[in-house]
Amino acid sequence: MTSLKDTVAFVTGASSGIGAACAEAFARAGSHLILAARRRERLADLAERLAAEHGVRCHTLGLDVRDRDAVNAAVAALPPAWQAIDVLVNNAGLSRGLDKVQTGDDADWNEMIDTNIKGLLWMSRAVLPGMIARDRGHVINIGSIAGRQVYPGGNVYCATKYAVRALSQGLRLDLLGTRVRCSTVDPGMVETEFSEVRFHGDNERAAQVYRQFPPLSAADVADAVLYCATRPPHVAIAELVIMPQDQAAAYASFPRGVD
Ligand code: NDP
Ligand code: 8X3
Repeated sequence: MTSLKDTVAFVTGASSGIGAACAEAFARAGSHLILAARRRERLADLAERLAAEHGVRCHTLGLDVRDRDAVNAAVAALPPAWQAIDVLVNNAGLSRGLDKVQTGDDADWNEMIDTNIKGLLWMSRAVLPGMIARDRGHVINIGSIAGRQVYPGGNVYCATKYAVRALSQGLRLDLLGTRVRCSTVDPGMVETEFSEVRFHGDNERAAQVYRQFPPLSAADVADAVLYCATRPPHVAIAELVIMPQDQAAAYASFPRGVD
C-alpha cells in the first residue's frame, strides 16, 4: 500500500456528495487538499473542519470547471506549496433531466456536456504536464454505470459518462512510458444531491430515488477512490465498478425499500 501522507490531492466538486467524501477520506489518510467547486462557503466550512480534525492543510478554489480560462488560471496561480499535485480527482459532474432526445433541453445538454466532459478535459490538461514532468501522479475520474449502460431518459448524461470512460482509456494510452496513472471509478446509485440537481430542485422526487433500496453512500465511493490511490506504484486500477447490493444494472434493482 502506498502512503498518501503529505501528498497533495486536488478534488473537484468537493462542496457536496462524493467529492466532499473523497476530501474527507484523503484528509484522513494525511493528504493536503485543494478543494474546488462553485459554492465557496461550503468549501471554506469543509476546509476548516478537515484541517481541525485531521491536521492537514486545505486550499480552496471557487472554480467553475466549465470555464477553461478560469481552470488554467487557477492551476497556474497555485501557491508553490500546492503546485506538485499527486492526485487529481475529477469528480465535478451532474445530470439534468430525464427527457427524451426529441424533447430535450439545450441548457441541460450544454451543462452536462460542458461540465462532465469538457470540465474534466480542462482540469486534466492543466494538471497533467506537472505530473508528467515529475513522473509521478494519478488522475482518478468519477464515471458511472451510466457510462456502461444506457437507461430510458439517460441519453445525454449517459453519453457524457461513456465519454469519461473513453477519455480515461485514451489517457492511459497517452501516459504509457510515464509513472502517471489513470483510474476510473464507476458507481451505481449513490445518495447525494445528484437527484436534486437532476430534477432541478424537486426534493420530493429526488428523495423517492433513494427509497427504492439502500443506495451507496458517498463514503462508500470515496473508499473505492482511496483504494485506487493507495495501490503500490506498479499497480494501476484501470476501472472499478461499485454497486449497491440491490442494484444489478442502472435499470435493474430489487425494490427492497429503505427502513
Ligand atoms: P452532488 O450533486 O452531491 O455533487 C456534485 C458536485 O459537483 C458538487 O460539489 C458541485 O459543486 C460540483 N459541480 C457541479 N458542476 C460544477 C461545475 N461546473 N464546476 C465545479 N464544480 C461543479 O453529486 P454527486 O456527489 O453524486 O456527483 C459527483 C460525481 O459522481 C458526478 O460526476 C456524478 O456524475 C457522479 N456519479 C454520481 C452518482 C450518484 O448516484 N450520485 C453515481 C455515479 C456517478 P458546486 O455546485 O458547488 O459547484
Ligand atoms: C449516476 C447513476 O444510474 O442515475 O451516474 O445514472 S445513474
